[in-house]
Amino acid sequence: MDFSFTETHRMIRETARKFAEERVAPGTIDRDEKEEFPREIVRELGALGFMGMMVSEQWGGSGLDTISYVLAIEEISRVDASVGVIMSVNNSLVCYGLEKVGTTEQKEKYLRELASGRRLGAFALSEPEAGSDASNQRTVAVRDGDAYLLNGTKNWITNGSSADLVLVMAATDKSKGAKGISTFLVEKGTPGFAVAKKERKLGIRSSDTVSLSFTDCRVSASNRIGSEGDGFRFAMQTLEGGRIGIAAQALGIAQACLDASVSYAKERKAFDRPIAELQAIQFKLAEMATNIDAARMLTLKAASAKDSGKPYGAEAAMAKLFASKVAVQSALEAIQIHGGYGYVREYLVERYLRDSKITEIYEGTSEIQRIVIARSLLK
Ligand code: COS
Repeated sequence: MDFSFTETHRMIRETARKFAEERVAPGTIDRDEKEEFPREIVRELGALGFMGMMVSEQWGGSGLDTISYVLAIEEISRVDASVGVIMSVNNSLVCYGLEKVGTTEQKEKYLRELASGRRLGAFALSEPEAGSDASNQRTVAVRDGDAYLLNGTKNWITNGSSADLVLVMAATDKSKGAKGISTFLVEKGTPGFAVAKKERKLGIRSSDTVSLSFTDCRVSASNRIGSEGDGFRFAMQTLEGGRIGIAAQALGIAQACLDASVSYAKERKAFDRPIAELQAIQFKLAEMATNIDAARMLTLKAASAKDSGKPYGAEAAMAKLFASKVAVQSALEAIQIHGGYGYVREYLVERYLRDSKITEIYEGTSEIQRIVIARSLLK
């Protein structure tokens, strides 16, 4: 495989790095403390073209490939993984499916706004009793003339209270199981649609995670995305791309752990010399660097498969499975290298550990990724 980057790839990586260091880094600690959503940063990411990176220019996007997207998410997440997931959800889980399956009217009305970052999107599949078992939808959508009435609750919805538009999966025919689920685009402010509860999280604390409730929420049939019954397939296909974004987010966290560990090891002295001279530390750094490189290769491989129109579900699952594990391991090692300083808030590595854990859970747990990979081997 050829992993040589084009001029555009290099330019995207540089732009993302500069933006992350100059605009995202300054308030990161404060936002994490206060659980504050980075609204202004999201607006600026939109102006940079980073909220609809893979959407074609025709619909207000940047018309870039998935490799560019991976590079940008990694750079942003290296500085702030909360910002990384906000971007990832809007790009992968909302814009991607809307462009692929939406009608011209839906794209005209919504995609342009979402891809430019003027409006923010969320993706509501999970429910109190439908996480890994995603087809077990309790939210129902009952046809009522030229509309549907939605009733139910969605859980752990990233961007949930900040989003202007939410893609909601709901059962239109419970007797058909996974084939009886449909997707609806629900606008903020629609009567019967409410933010129910803000979650207080271990990590990615400045991203906005809430539960949503729908009570006789009337949604026009023209806001159904795709055909009735296609919602589960739509969600699964969307998540394949989403998992590449989360792998890139995990990669960013892991790289941040390595960067922090290398510079700390050079500065910190013990036994009259920098700890970087101790093999116990060198071996940790070497292991981290090797794992991060392997995770990067898997993530780029999945992105490249997607860009060339090949199947990429198993590749995306492998990338997420491996990169998320590397992120958690790297954060643990970074804390170990920092010793007592690694355990306190003044140093960033304790946040990297808190932020890393979610990458093994959302958009399909590591156990689900193993199922997806095993199924691709055994089919
Ligand atoms: N692309 C297209 N179609 C897909 C698909 C995919 N990636 N995955 C499943 N489908 C289709 C299947 O082909 C099947 O249709 P057919 O019977 O016509 O073949 C249908 O959807 C049902 O699939 P399946 O029987 O595999 O569903 P399961 O209930 O066994 O679920 C897993 C499969 C566990 C893999 C799925 O539920 C899953 O990914 N769960 C995790 C969900 C998740 O990531 N949640 C996080 C939410 S966002 S934070």
